[in-house]
Amino acid sequence: MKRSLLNKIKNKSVHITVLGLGYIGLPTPSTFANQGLRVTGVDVNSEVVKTLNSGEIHIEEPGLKTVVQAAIRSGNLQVKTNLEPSDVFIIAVPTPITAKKTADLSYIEAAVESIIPHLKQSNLVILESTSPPRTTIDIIRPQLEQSGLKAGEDFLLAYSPERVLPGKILYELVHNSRVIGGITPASAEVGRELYRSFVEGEIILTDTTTAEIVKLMENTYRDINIAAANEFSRLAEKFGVNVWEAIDIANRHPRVDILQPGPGVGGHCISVDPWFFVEQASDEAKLIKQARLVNDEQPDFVVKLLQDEFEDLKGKKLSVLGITYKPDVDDIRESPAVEVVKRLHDMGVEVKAFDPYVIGKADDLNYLEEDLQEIFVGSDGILLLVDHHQFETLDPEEIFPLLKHPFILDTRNVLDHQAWLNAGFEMKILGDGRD
Ligand code: SAJ
Repeated sequence: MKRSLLNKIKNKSVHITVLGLGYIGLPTPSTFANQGLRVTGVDVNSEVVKTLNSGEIHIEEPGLKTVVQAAIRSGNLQVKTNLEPSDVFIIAVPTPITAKKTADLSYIEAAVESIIPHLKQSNLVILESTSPPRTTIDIIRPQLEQSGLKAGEDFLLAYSPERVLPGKILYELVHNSRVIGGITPASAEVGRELYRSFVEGEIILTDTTTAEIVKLMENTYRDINIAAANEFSRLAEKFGVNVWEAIDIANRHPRVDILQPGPGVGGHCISVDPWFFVEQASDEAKLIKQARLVNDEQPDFVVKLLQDEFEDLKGKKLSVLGITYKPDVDDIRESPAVEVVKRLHDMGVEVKAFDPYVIGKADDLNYLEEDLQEIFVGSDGILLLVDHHQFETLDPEEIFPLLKHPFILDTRNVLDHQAWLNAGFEMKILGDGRD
């Protein structure tokens, strides 16, 4: 079983099918295809398939459009809505979180269900989606075995999480180290040969549950570190110091590396994945849960800073810069900026926001303006929530005359503060508690 698949990988006759063509599912098949491998990308959303086949892409990621177009043009990548028999099936569908903070595995289960009728002897199935511990052996394995084939004996099964950073996906896909957990050593070894076709980083083999936990630990570690930074920003306000200066000095210690505070933690990964530990092990994951709560409360802290400035926020007009979950991406999933705006609306604040990456892409957010100047006219103040590069070069002299009240709260500490002060603005930086 192992040898026949290895030979196909070596002589590039292997057929790979990737299920789910989102942020991760789209770069992966395109990269395989550009290495000369035959790949089918499958997505249940026919609009996505139509967009890709017309030469466009449905997500914003530097360099991705060129890579996808090249893959489709080469004939190595075909994009479809339906599955066919294949040698390898890679599952890269989302694992969202429910309102009760539990993992929603329905996309993974539906993907596995669609593989079952096509599963053959010697196939390799790889799960890439971030998943709660033991998903591969306790859920995927028995589900696939409903086919009558036995995992590890008739077909190979592995878990290999994606660890790429949105904004740098194409670079990190190739250069990051990669972990592959197999339900048998052969499952991991064949997986290694497959990913070796484009991965230049180290490939580490282990078992499936270790690989699942590694992925969750990485994002949890980052979440806890950001929670510390956010809590330090509140302490700095309380004790009258500047958290940015304090973190900068502390980070010169050889064993300290504190991350940056901000309006909260968003995105589909870091604000979600730690809950998978909490859901399955609430007694053990106490710190993890607390860090999540600290980060989820940070939008309230931003609102409190505004309340300190404006005694009564009701009826005020505020100009919001940025609503994505982080800079220079178009993703607003779990965005703390959206949370801040929700709270402001609840308090009767009129919000006008501008985000260069979300123009025309979020019809439900009716406070978004297409014209940057428009948001400043008659406003009582500016609230910078996302450090898009474009905002660093805003000209405070030009903006000043448009506002009713020249106030700005910079939650990311990215603006040239002296320039804004010189232009006549009253300036507040999140975490700067000095008078
Ligand atoms: N953030 C801060 N302060 C910081 C760093 C980040 O407030 O110092 C905020 C961001 O603004 C954002 C959130 O945290 O709201 C997450 O952003 P991020 O850039 O840290 O991470 P993601 O969610 O874009 O990608 C993460 C990455 N994980 C790690 O770095 C451990 C990436 O490698 C993963 O592949 C990705 O999650 C994923 O898909 O799991």
